[in-house]
Amino acid sequence: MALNKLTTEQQQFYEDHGYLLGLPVIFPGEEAKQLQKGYEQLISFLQDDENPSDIMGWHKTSRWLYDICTNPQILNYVEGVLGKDFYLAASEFITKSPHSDKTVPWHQDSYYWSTALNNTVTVWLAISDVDEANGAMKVIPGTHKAGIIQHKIAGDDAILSFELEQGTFSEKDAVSMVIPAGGISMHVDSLIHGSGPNTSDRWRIGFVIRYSKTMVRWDPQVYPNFQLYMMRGKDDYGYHPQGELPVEPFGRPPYTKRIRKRE
Ligand SMILES: O=C(O)CCC(=O)C(=O)O
Repeated sequence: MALNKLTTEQQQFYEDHGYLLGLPVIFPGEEAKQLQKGYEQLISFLQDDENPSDIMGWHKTSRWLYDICTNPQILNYVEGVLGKDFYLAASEFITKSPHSDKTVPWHQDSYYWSTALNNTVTVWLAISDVDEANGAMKVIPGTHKAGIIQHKIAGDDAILSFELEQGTFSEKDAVSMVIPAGGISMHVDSLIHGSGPNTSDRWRIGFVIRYSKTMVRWDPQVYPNFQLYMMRGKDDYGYHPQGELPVEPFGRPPYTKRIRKRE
């Protein structure tokens, strides 16, 4: 089947508002169920003191995840916002168990990353159905145009360490990223976003995939082991080494004990 490309209207919407929602579902029906099975296979590798949010960067060790990240339809959409030269930078699961109080505080990704603004996009792939009740991500449209805003230390129930001060943006403008399992949203790195608690009986499971233009350099002091995977076009910058392709269909990096803030 022919692959979709973003329309000029969708590209303009992303440019103006900093996100895209309502794209055709990437993995419909049975394929969405397969996503859930694959996810269960991955969580079976977790140690007792780990949780699903510790599945970070496993696209390097699990061919199944790598293949999701290189899905041609996803890459077509990414090309529509980043242009022709881009790489896969990172991936992780962001999950909330039923009735979890955990929140993702309002933040801008680029505050954490210190990368060149608005050159990295996150594809948020819903592994479960995601809606307001189970803690869908929310974005504040247009806030990627205001540059980086100061963050403060986040509260105890927050999955992340820093959050924006109240009053630095208007929460009433928030849009909920309601996505069926197998569908995606996309958001640019400096867009303000976050998510509330899971008030439902269902898990909320999201797999986030980050893609950057080749001109984006991740600070080697902060990311000493950064490896990229070229997705499309060519790398004229050579800032980072290319990672090795994962061999195992399902595999994980070596376990290391560390202090975790996530649930
Ligand atoms: O999943 C969420 O609720 C937030 C996701 C997020 O912060 C991100 O993808 O950058």
